Amino acid sequence: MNRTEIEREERALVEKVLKREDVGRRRMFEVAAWSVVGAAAASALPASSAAAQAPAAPARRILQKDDSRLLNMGATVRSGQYWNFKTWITPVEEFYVRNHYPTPTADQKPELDPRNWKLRIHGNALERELTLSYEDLLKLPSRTLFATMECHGNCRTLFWEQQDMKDVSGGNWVMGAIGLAEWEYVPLSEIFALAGLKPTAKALLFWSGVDGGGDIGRPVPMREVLSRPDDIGLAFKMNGNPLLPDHGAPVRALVPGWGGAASIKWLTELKVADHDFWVRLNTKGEVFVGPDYPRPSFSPNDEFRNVTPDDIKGPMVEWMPVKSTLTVPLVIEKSPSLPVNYPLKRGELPILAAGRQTMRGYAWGPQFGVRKVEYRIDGGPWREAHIRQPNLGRYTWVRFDFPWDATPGEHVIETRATDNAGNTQPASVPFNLYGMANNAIPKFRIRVVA
Ligand SMILES: Nc1nc2c(c(=O)[nH]1)N[C@H]1C(S)=C(S)[C@@H](COP(=O)(O)O)O[C@H]1N2
Ligand SMILES: [Mo]
Repeated sequence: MNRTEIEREERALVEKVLKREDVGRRRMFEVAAWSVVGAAAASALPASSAAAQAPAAPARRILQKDDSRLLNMGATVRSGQYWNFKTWITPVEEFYVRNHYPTPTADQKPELDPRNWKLRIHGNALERELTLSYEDLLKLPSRTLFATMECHGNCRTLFWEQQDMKDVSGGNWVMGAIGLAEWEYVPLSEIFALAGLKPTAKALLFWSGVDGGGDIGRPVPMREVLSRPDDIGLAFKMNGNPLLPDHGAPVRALVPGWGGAASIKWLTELKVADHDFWVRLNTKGEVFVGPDYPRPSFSPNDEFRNVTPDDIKGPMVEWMPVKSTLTVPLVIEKSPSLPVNYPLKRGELPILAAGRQTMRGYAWGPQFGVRKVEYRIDGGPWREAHIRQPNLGRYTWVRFDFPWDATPGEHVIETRATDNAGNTQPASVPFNLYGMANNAIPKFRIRVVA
C-alpha cells in the first residue's frame, strides 16, 4: 500500500466512525483512545457501552483460549493485543503464549493429567528426595501474588524500528508479550521445609522435559531463590482458575519479575544441587549475546543437560527492566516481519480524531515497582502522566493516562517510566543478537485527523 492508498483508507475509517458504524476489531484501539468528552467521542464507543449495560455473564471456566484475542506470530507463539488492553489483571484469553514447541496436553502426554502428574524433588543439596502428586501439592500451604509475566523478547521491535539493528533476530512481539495475572502457588519455602535445604545449595533447576524435544528447563541461582523463597514457587492457578494447557497445566514454576523463560511450564522436576546447571535456556537461548555481554564462566563439576560448554554464549537474562507502553499500536516499518492480524499495515500510522484525547498506557518495573511515568510530545518537555491505582509496587504494573489536545498532523509520543530505585528507561539499548530485554523509550507515531 502506498501513502495515498493508506490515507484514503484512513479517511474512510474516520467517516465510518463519525456515522457511528462499527469499525471492527482491527480499529479497536482507536475506539479505546476516543473515550473522551464530546459527541463524536461518545459515538465511537458502541461496543463497550453496550457491554457496560449488559447483565453480567455467568462465570465460565475457560478450557481453551479465545484465540481471536491474540495475534499469531507462529505456530506456537501468540501475542497479546496490547493496544486493546484495558484491565489491570489480564484476562487469560488475552494473555500471550510463548512456547518453544507446540503446547503439550494431557491427551498426548498422560503425565500432564492432574491424576498422573508427579513432581520429582531431589538433588545433593536437599536432605531427602520427595515425589509430590497434584493432590499432595494442593494440600500444601499456598499463597497468591499479583505479578506481570513478560517474555525477554517483548519490545524486540524497538531494535529494528528505533535502533536500526537489522542483525537482531527473533519474533516480532511488538509490545504484546506481557500480562499481569494473579498466581496461586506453593512457595519454595514450603518445599524446602519438607525436603530440607543444605547450606551447600548453589543452584536450583526447574525442569519440564515434557514439551517438544524434552530439553526445556531453566536454573535459578540459590542467591536469588534465598532472597525471596516465599515469592518463587510452584503455580497451579492463574486468575483463580486452574492453569490452561497453554500456560503450563497442571503446574508451572513461578519466578515473578524475571523474564518468563524462568517460569518453566509443564513442570516435572525440581533439582537443588551444590553446582550450577547449564541447559538450552541459559546457554544458547534466552541469553544476552553481544560485545557488551561477557560469556559466563563454568566449572567442570557443573551439570550439563543436552548442551556442552561450547554452547555457553552469554549471560542469562534475569530481571525484566523498567518499561512503558501506550495502548496504541507501534508503527512497523523496518522489522523483518509483521505479526499476523496486526492492526496496521507495514508503514501505516494509527489515526486519532483531533481534539481533547485521553492517552492511556501501562508501565512496569518488576524489581522495584513504578514510581513515575512521563511522556513528551514531538520532542517537547517531559511531563508527568497520571498513575492509576492500584499501584502495588514490586512485580506489578500500573496503568497511566494523560490528556492530549491532538492537533491535525503527524505526531510522536514518547513514554518513560522510572522505578522506585531510580532506574529510568534509556534512549537506546546495546545490541544483543536475540533482541532480549529492550526497554528503550518507545516512540509512538500517530496521525491526527480533523
Ligand atoms: N516447558 C516450557 N516452559 C516454558 C516455555 C517453553 O517453551 N516450555 N517458554 C518460556 C517462555 S520463553 C516464556 S516467556 C513463558 C511464557 O509463559 P506463558 O505462555 O504462560 O505466557 O513460559 C516459559 N516457560
Ligand atoms: Mo520468553
